[in-house]
Amino acid sequence: MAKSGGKARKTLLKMLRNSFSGLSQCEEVDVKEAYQLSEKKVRVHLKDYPLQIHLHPDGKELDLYPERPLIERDGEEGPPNYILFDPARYFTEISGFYRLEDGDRITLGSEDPEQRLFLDLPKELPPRKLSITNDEGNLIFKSHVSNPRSCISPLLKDKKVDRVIRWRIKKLQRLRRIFGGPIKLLSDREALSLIREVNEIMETEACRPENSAGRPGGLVTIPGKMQVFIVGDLHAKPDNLLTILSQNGFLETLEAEQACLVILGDAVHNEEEGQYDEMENSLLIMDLIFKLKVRFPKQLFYIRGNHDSFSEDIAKGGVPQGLLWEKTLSKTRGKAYRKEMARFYDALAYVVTSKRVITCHAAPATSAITPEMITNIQENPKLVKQLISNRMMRPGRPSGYTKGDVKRFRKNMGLPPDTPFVVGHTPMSSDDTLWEHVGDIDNHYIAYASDRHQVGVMTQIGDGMYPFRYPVEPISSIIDSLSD
Ligand SMILES: [Mn+2]
Repeated sequence: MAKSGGKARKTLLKMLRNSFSGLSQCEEVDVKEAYQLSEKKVRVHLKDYPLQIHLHPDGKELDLYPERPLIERDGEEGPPNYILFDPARYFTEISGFYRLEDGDRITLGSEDPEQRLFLDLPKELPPRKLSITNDEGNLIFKSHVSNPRSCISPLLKDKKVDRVIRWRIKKLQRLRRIFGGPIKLLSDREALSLIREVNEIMETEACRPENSAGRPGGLVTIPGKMQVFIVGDLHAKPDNLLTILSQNGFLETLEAEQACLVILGDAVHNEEEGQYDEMENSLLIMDLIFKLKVRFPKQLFYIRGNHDSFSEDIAKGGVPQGLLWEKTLSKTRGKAYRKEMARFYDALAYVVTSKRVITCHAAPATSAITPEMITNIQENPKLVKQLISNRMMRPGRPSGYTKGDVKRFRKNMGLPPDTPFVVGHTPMSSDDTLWEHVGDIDNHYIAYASDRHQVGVMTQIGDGMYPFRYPVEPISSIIDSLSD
């Protein structure tokens, strides 16, 4: 069964497992220099360093990095995930990538349009060129074509080994500068002047056609040249927002004025059981969002969710979160601050469209609307309520929205029928952060960004919107440990 003498040393269990998975034909290599891949499977022992893959014929390079947290945690860590990306774009743009978890396999080739988009694979590549499997943290490569051969080489130099980590730490330094220091609650005076500055921006917020009262209307129209990424309900999780901004090219493209970040409302009010009355993180995340709004006034759009309110209707587990929020603002930051927050809520838009996406907090309209009606939504409280608090129709919720409502909403907003429609508000399970094909509706997504373990962001790549997930990290405390 085993081909080489070295295999004999393997435990019986391992041999059995390998024979079942076909790994017994696997050559084991310890890659210290460039290695040419044949049609024989090879299993690579990686000792925590990344690999570069050269996909011949044209030598297109891809990087494969172990996905390491910024701070290594103690305790039982499983085998590492690997991140596969195009290094020519990964560090400067918002780009696609693949995460290989234990047991995952990817077959690279030109037949998959998503791969061509995410990894910029050349059309000349054979349809199926190379498979990569993450097998308990070891990588198995198998070439599907004998000629020309691809090769792999280790990225052993310090600069390359830590490239992803160093790149992310640099972003944390920039985020610290945007915030003006450690991620801590602002002083009352600073908070008041910040929210006033934001409300000034909101008076003439970019990309918002005027309503009949001559004020920025309820609709945000993002220019087609801007790449859009969308974050769902954050519910008092500053680290979830900071995790996203420390990943991919999100911060880089904001800085380069090439992308817009849309936050779908409901950034406040902790949803963790037993913490419904915890308000400090609500204050902190609004401070953070306001700092970002001042830094990126024409590119960050916070739209209204049902929790962006002091309403007595906003309650969870018997805790009147809306009322408590209002009381907290008055008590900790004063009546003037509370008033500015109410002014901020009044100034918010409800729907965002670009050429390639439409999004709002909770639901589409269930009646015929026009873009002008969204712009003048202040005249239509019933429509406001629908967009920020309705959910999908199901038995017991006859007023919920249907597939037909989503279709009509896109059409009435002047968008093609396949335009992705993204909402937050309604997590579909407790173990995820993004859901696709919601309610059996094509191109309908739910994004909910307040999970403790992972945070999702709907991300535009090319003409499509794609769900990307990242492990939540304690970014605020890492930022606090950096020096100015
Ligand atoms: Mn909501």
